[in-house]
Amino acid sequence: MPALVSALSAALLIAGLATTPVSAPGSTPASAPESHAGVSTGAFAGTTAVRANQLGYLPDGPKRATVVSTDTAPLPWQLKNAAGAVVASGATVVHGADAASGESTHRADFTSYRGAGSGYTVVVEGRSSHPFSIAAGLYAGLRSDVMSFFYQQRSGIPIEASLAGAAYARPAGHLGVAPNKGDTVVPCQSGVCDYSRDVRGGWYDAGDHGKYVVNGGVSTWLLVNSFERAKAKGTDAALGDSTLRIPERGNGVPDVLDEARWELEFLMRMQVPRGKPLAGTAFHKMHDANWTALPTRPERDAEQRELHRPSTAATLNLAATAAQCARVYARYDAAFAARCLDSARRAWTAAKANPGLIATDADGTGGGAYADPTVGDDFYWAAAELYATTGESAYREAVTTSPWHTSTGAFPAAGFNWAETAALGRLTLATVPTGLPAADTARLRTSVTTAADGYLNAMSGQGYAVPLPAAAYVWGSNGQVGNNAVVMATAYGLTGQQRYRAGAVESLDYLLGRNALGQSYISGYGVLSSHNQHHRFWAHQADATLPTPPAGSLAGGPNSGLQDPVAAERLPGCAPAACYIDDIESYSTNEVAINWNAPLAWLTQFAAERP
Ligand code: 9MR
Ligand code: 9MR
Repeated sequence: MPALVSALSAALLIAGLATTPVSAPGSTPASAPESHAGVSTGAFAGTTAVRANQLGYLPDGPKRATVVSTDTAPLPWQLKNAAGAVVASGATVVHGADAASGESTHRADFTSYRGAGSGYTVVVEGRSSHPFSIAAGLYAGLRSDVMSFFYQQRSGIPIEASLAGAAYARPAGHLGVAPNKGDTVVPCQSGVCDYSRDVRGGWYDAGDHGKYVVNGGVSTWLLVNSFERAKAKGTDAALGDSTLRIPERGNGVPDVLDEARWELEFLMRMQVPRGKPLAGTAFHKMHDANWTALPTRPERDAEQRELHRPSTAATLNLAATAAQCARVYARYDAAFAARCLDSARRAWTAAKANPGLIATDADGTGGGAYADPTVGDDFYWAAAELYATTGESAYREAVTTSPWHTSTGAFPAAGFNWAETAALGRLTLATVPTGLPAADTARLRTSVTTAADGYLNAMSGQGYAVPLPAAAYVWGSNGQVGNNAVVMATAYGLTGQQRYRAGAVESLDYLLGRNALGQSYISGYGVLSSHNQHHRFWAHQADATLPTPPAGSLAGGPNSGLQDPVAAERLPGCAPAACYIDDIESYSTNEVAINWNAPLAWLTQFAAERP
């Protein structure tokens, strides 16, 4: 048997990944921050048995590669620089069978190498990784591109060539201009209400043009939290005004907050107005009455847009994010912060009065269901944000009497997500100063570090160091990797312990190529990277006149559920971490979404900082 397994995983061969060229991303304005750092846009070279982060490594960070090999003895590895000279060497650590990938693996650890440059490779028995950089500034360009994803997902505003690049420019979508029928005067679904609302703006959720409050909530929270964390640490200048390619550059407000505000304004428009039945609650979602075809440019969507029944979960997502808004935006725009707080308070009161408005899986025609039957976690999260912002005793009591305040289940092994939000309340109460007793705050902080240690433990037990259980490759698994990495990074902020920073940074290695398919899931980053994600405008694979997803778009990732026809047909029998196909029709493995790019934005901001 050969020492190195040269055959690629069956899933990858089926996917036919080795043939398609990568399109270059759109150009960026001269005044904009550098984009697309360290990226190769050459033709795909195919995967290799030595899997590394294809963007690269931080000089002071963990540096590990995974080697696919059935050999039971350690193998020699070499780190070579661009000139081919060996700059470090060692022996692999045998991991053996890896349940998630279905492969046998070794680990090559070159963390102790402290040089910097580009064009490095790890070589094991003549097999080479793709080339990568070792650079302190590795993540600055990616951070910028990951945030541009949000700008380019904006509804209700033209996407400017000067900001997004000519290929990505498009007219405003859903401003009531024919053939659009929304989103300025949007009626309810029949039987839900007898009036219309202006719910323009916000971000399109994903590859579809729906706008969903629960997913908007968790995504907005992550962007605002990324700023709140940096502000507390004193590293927020990198997120400040004129750091991103957005129209609000130069308005004196940190750009990441400008971007998040685009969604916050939409979320508040989704609140049922005073004087109407269920006043103060939030409509669960708004989207097309019927699924539109792929591709469909936003401004060409002719479907009727509709508001769907208010839900308790959506109402509490609004309460939580609007309360967070009131706290974080206060120093930049007091009037906006006050408007957020008023909305949050009304949402909280309405949720208390209407705790049984449950969004179910039945409502999935024309848009995603985002069923969220459990709302106790959302009550806890909203109470935590309202308490952290106001210090008021009613919210404090709601926090301390919630079972989620002490539950060991607040940080799921598979990660918090749009339906499981108690962790967000914990993260806020563990990091934002409040009037909780010191012992209680210490307990909450310990719950964060305990969760982080659990994710580190999951990583160390696997061939690819993924902070997920081997059985947890669900729809959006890449977002779940990101969310668990955010928890590890927060634990680093609380303790200064390097193992947490290493866990967060190493999670990026997984997303950028150190994985079962040996490919980067972030478009434009890596020799072999996703570029056919499911999207109705970035739909080059379906229509050559349309662009590929812009650099910095994260694919949903492996999903062992095979929940779309392409995945079901092409990936049967795949190992969980290999259940992925870079095909535009595979929405259950290869869509993009705001709740997956949001943790990536948080993490790239974190990784771009000096520790
Ligand atoms: O494009 C839709 C994607 O955004 C959703 O995540 C997915 C599941 O809700 O559904 C996709 O739409 C498909 C629809 O469900 C069935 N017909 C084909 C659609 C793909 O264009
Ligand atoms: O991210 C959502 C995932 O957790 C669900 O399993 C899946 C099916 O309901 O829906 C995902 O969300 C999609 C939403 O329903 C519609 N817009 C695209 C979202 C990402 O695929």
